[in-house]
Amino acid sequence: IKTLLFVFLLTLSTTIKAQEAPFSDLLQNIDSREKTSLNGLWDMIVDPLENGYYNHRLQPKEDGYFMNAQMQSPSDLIEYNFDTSKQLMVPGDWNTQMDKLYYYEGTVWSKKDFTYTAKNDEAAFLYFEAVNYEAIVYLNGERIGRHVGGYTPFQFEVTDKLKEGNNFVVVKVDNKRKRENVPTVNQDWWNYGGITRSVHLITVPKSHINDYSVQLPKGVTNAIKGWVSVANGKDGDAVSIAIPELKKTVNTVLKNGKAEFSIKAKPKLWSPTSPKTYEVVLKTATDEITDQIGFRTIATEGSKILLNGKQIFLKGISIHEEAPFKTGRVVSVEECKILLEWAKELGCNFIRLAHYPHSEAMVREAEKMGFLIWSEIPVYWTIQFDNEDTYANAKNQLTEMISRDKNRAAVVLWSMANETPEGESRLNFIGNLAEQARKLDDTRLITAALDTQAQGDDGNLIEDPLGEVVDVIGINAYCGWYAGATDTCAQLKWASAYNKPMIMSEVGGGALYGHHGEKNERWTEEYQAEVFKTNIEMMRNIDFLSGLSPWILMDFRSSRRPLRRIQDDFNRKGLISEQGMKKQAFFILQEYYEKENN
Ligand code: GCB
Repeated sequence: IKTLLFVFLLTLSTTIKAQEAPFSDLLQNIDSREKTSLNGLWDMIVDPLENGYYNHRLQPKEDGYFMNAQMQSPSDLIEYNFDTSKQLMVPGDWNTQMDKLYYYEGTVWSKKDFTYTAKNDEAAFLYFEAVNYEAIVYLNGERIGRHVGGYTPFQFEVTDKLKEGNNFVVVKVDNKRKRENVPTVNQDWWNYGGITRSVHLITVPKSHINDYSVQLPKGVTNAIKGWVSVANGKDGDAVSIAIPELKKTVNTVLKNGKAEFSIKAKPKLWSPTSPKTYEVVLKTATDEITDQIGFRTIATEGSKILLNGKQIFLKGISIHEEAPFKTGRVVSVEECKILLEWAKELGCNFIRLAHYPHSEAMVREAEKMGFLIWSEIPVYWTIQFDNEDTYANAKNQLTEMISRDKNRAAVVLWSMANETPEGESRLNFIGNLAEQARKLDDTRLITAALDTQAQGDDGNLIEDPLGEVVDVIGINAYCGWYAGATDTCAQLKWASAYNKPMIMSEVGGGALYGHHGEKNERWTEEYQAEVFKTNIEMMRNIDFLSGLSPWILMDFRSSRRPLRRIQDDFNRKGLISEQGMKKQAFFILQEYYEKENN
């Protein structure tokens, strides 16, 4: 009996494993899905005391603001009314939409009415591209879910909860900073609150393709492999994968909700100089979805980064998701394009999307324009590395980022963290994240930006144990700004304990556009230009350098930057001002990228 039981348990555990969904079943390529936009004006109530959620005993209410109660008779006491309230644009942060909310961190309730007409055999999802930071979502007064993390998408299935005709969705958004959150309480960018990216009601066939991976396996250029995952399908259901331009179609079947496939093909490879993508068509008996997918390989060899087997030097720039000309969160494709056009003008083939996953639109536009991408989760500075919940949160954000962008050839680096302090719990935390990232996607490179370099005999020495964990080492170093005078930078030497590629993931200094003076006068364009000149000299001498992404494309809002008449709540390390004006340093970096001829 014992043996039987053992065999039974063993089989049970392997079946459970086989059925485990690798991701959260986040719908892919939502642009190609039938959907109703829930963007536009939402009614809003600012609720700093969370009165719409808790009663005076601090117990959650059953009739909170999410009920969207209406007066039935003149004597009714209801102390809120969405219909007469102010409104906010979605997508959009609240800080830049209402003067009173500029510094606000707390709860805002938002409500949107919409109509729905059911179709047979249809499943419906409420899909949020991002809400910062905590979202509790209610449909027609009923709580349907909660999500934490401000920069990744999430969805709730609402098929059985929608009503024919009028419906309303209420979202309680809370962007209070907390020690245990990811990011934690201090960060050098604005904590823009709200429903910052688009919201959709997506409808799909009951049995639908919910996820897929279509890529070249690591180091392979003559076979495209992957899997298609189907919700509400059954074993044996037919699934086909076609790449018309390559004249390839494979037919396969579902097993445990998933169909694996392999296509013999030699696609033209995606690269910055030729950002080629192919139309890929995935089909089941009830569903069809198309995507534009590029194919390339990425690897390291000693201190080199190899794209499609050839060494590449990453000429990059770091970018925050801040809207040009008006500040606030980027909300449109046009705004993404402005930022990316500037990076092109600079001569970049690479962008570091700091310090959190940017919108899917940004990634897709960048891919079309031929940028290699570093994508990061906000494991930033001193988060609680010994807190299990913090780890679960970071892991979830990592999983959502990889889930959304795993079919984007442009993304070559998953960054686990930025400027974290050395220590055992941090090493375990980030080590486990890296392991998770590799489990989900073994085709890309893992990195992290470090500011922990030691003083060696002859300059800086990279020996942080995290160097062991990553494939590519990111170094943030501010010679001429935070460390040392500008005239010491050109001579500064670097050594590394690791035979791995190094990217100078941040260098830079601040300048107010239009402010001129001597090259040793802080905040002048001349000073910033000098920082760039001398740091470029320094970087030329690092033989294990594989690229750089200086800090940063455009000035961005930060509440750590109060200096009046210079900063005024902006981090001024941009090469371009928030009004789109190019500072001298822009042209220094541009010239360097022009001359660097690989
Ligand atoms: C850093 C951080 C970045 C800051 C930057 C600065 O090292 O990674 O988030 O904004 O320095 O300007 O101090």
